Amino acid sequence: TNGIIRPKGYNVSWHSNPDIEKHHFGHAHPMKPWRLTLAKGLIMSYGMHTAMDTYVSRQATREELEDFHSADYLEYLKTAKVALPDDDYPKDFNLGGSDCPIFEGLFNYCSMYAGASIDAARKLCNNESDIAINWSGGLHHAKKAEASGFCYVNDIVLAILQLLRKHPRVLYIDIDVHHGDGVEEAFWSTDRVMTLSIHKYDGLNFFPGTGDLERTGPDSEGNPGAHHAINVPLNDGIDDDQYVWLFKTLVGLCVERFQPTAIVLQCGADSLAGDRLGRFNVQVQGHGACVAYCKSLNIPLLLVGGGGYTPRNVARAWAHETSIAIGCDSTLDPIIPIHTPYRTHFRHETIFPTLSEILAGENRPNKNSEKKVREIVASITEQLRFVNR
Ligand code: ZLV
Ligand code: CA
Ligand code: ZN
Repeated sequence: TNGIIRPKGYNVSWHSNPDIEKHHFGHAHPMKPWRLTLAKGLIMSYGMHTAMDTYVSRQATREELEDFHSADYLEYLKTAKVALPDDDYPKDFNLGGSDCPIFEGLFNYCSMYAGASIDAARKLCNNESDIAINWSGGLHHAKKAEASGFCYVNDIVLAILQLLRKHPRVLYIDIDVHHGDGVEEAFWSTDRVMTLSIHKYDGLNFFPGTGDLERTGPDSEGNPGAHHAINVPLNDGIDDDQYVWLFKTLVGLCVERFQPTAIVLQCGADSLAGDRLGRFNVQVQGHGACVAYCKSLNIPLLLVGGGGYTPRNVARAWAHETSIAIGCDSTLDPIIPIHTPYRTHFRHETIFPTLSEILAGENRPNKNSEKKVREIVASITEQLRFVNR
């Protein structure tokens, strides 16, 4: 099958559970867990699973979830009942609204995607994996005692807490089109985690409404977290060239200055062109180039999913990024294998459809000037001068 060979002396672990994919947020809701089924089908039809250690993930325990979340929030999450349409249901902990509905099996869903990220992080801690992957995770908006933006449990925070047991410094990078506010907030006051989020920012007009360039950490000098939050606010329509240049430049600077011993990359696929909620023109190639750059640093790497609301493109990106992780991307036939399940969902038969195929005439002009992009790099370069490790 496509000549996929397991890399020698290099271990990639893949953590997933088909039970996660079966949950439904509701018919009008943009978050579709079955996009994971589509991604898995693509990954397996290429035979990539034979080149990784594959694990069926388990539910995180209550104790593990309490590493970050409050006991009363978890209790509510576990016992919350699906509201009847005419119910005057209390929206405690921001649960039960249209962004974070209470659906059948909610707690099961949350503890499973969290269990997968925790297991993945432990693989890196034990040096049993060089790269660990959980495409069902990456739910970066969840807070200690609050659901937010389709996220209920923050698996990223839980995974980073695992990494911090062994690793002195963790770099968190977030290429989801939304600001990674939950992870940023959780590690706001520590100098052991640096957070870097690239996102669409338009004041309060784009969710969650935070993440401007000046948001760099606690204001009080002397707080160890000062300067350790990095935010890259962008406008609509950024293309591969600008995005990948920005990514490599900024991640390069962060790694040089902070010297992380582990990296967590949130690969939210809503930064891709043609995403139902996104605003960018990043292609599968550019999105993947970010993963390839992180891999090239030779630092233990955790890859998690995140947003992504045009399922066929999510599947393409995460399958391509899995191939990068195992190092078979250059030999992979971009024509989607004929025996791929749900192959008819892929409107174009290649992993790399062109921008005009994706956007079908609905062009989105790039509103990011070269000048603006260079100013962002200059500002963050200046910020990083204050980071001493
Ligand atoms: O991709 O939502 O704008 C990680 C992630 O980063 C809002 N929510 C909030 C603020 C006031 N509300 C609006 C309520 C919307 C209710 C349901 C939708 C339904 C259909 C189509 C689009 C949306 C929607 N909701 C679009 N944007 C929102 C955001 C939340 C975005 C979360 C991104 C999550 C997984
Ligand atoms: Ca982001
Ligand atoms: Zn998002």
